[in-house]
Amino acid sequence: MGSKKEEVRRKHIRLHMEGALTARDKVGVQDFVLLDAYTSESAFLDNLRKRFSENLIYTYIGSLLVSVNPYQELGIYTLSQMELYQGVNFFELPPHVYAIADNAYRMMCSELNNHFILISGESGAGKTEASKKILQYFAVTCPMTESLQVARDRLLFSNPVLEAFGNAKTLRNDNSSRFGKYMDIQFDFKGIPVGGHIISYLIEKSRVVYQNQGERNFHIFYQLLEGGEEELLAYLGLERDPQLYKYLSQGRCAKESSVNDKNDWKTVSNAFSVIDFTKDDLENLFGIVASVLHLGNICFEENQQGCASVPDTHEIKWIAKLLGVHPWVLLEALTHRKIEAKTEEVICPLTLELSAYARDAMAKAVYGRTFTWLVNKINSSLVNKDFTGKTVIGLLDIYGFEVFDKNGFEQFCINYCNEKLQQLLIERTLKAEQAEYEMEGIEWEPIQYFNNKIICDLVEERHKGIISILDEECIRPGPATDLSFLERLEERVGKHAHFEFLEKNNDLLYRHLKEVLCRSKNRILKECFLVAELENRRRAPTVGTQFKNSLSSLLEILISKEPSYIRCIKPNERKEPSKFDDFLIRHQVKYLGLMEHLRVRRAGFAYRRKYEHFLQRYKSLCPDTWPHWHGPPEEGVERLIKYIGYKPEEYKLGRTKIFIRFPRTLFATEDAFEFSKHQLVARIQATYKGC
Ligand code: AOV
Ligand code: MG
Repeated sequence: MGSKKEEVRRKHIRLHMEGALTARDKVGVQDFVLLDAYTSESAFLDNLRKRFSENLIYTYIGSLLVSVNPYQELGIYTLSQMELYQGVNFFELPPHVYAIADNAYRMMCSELNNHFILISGESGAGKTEASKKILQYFAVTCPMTESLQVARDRLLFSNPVLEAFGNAKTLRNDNSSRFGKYMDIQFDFKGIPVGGHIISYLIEKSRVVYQNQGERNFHIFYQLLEGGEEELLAYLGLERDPQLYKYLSQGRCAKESSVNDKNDWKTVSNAFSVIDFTKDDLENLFGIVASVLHLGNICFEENQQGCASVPDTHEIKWIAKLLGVHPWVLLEALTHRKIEAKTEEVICPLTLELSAYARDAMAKAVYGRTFTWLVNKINSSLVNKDFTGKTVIGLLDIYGFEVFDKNGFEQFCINYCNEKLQQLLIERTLKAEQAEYEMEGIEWEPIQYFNNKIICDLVEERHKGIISILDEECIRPGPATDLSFLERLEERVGKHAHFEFLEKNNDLLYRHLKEVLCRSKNRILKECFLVAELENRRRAPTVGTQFKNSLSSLLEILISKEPSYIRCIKPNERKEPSKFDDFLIRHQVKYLGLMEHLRVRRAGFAYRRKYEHFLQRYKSLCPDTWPHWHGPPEEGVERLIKYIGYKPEEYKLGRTKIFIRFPRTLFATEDAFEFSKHQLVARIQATYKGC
């Protein structure tokens, strides 16, 4: 390690020790485990508040990182910060998202195993920002060869593209992720990032056709209109003004000052070229994006037979051109439905309402499948077949917990996903803790905690859970409505009311429209709507069931890897810097289970170290172990702690590790180490003075 870096690191250790031991009244403690009143929620909040007011947004609970969104640039993500955290032991520097990233990376390199970093917290709490910082950290600090720079850049530049198509302004967050994202960053045996793979989860398609007041559609629509070149817009038949498009103007905030669509368009265009999209790909892709806008502007009128007709076919013609379909076939498919009788197909006209439904269903299906295509396309540019035996660090950034005045099916899915991840965290942290004590032969008293398994069961249990009941209603012959679903729910699981679920769960695209899309000449749609789909008459699983299954595979992916956790907290509802809303934060501390997590960490042992590592660091404190100890490390550690005076209640010796109960013991040891090092340096300086 370079001496300048070592110097800075030492300075930080001193500051950290001061923070922990003397100046804690001002800046709080940097690990909640150090709190004297560790069981008190108020003390927890006080500590978080103190730190937040000093712009210290990160605090540990042991190895878990708590992060409070500062809603301002703090200058803590600089290159020199990245360098500082590189290859440094976890507790030696102030808490940081880089420390979590670096720790996972070093563990992966030394133990050659797979890791994941789970970032959770409610909407607007800072998950996506944290995941971007981690990716940037790896991109900058990991070793690199010239030939692999392309892989690294593609990993980085996949982000703006996916955000453009998958994020939107909501009431909670101006850049809210409307899809779940799990990204594996693959490393070779030298620790060089060589490729990646992304899995996306349930994009919120309903946003394409409808937005609540104060919300917007996906960013890409506005970026295209604001930033797209004149020729491109002319080719797509689009006007610049977003207010002209029904799908963009329902939320009444198409022009949003906090979002710079024009600049973002440049970023996205550049990103497309880095991740290897051809001109042809982009033409086809934006043909689809524009078609969605044209679709939204199709108006239906009731004809004399009481059926839907389209008085102005201007939009239909544009869609037909961009998607490579026949305009009259499209028109018929939007206003008619094919019904299969015994031996033949009958074409029935649709009512006004059903035509509007068919139009919206087409827009949602086209956008949703194009998003999946986009992820696959990015994956094919990230794949690196030359490297086998890779290890990975997975980054999970999902849509956060949401509560609106009126929660819909989307919030049901999003919040269910959050419950599942909470369950994973509870089980993994408690299990890991207990398993470690057991493995090391250390006695310990289990801690009471709220296990949210009952909530997950309520949603997902086979035959009994809400998703099963919803599916039953969706496939039941006879008239099933949201009301009948509600009745069924009340009978089976009590009085939990949710509406507008059946339609979204069914996610029906009329066969007639599907046929049109399967015959599209647009190259992307051709890949999204395969003709084989028309031959398969089996009912596709519902949205709820598909989501449940994809979450269960996600958990399988995660369970096989070593976890790190970041818990993000939103400081206020107004997206304001320096505003610490006690009520809101207390609520998050509660439902994130942070107090329980802290209790578990405290009830057991705050720190544990492998004998070899402990000895290596502190051997200079004892004449028996300094400069070298040749016996078994466990014996060396015993000599060492006896010499420096550990009391029996302060520690336990396990099979391979020493367990230290109180952080103060470790910090006192660390202090002594610092002191002895200074003395040693002073002695050396004195010896060589005048040489
Ligand atoms: P989320 O991912 O947790 O919400 P974001 O990461 O998008 O939340 O954060 C929301 C906004 O807060 C960002 O656009 C930034 O303006 C600001 N922000 C977050 N973290 C930081 C940080 N470390 N430093 C400075 N500003 C920050 V959601 O995707 O809605 O669940 O679905
Ligand atoms: Mg997000």
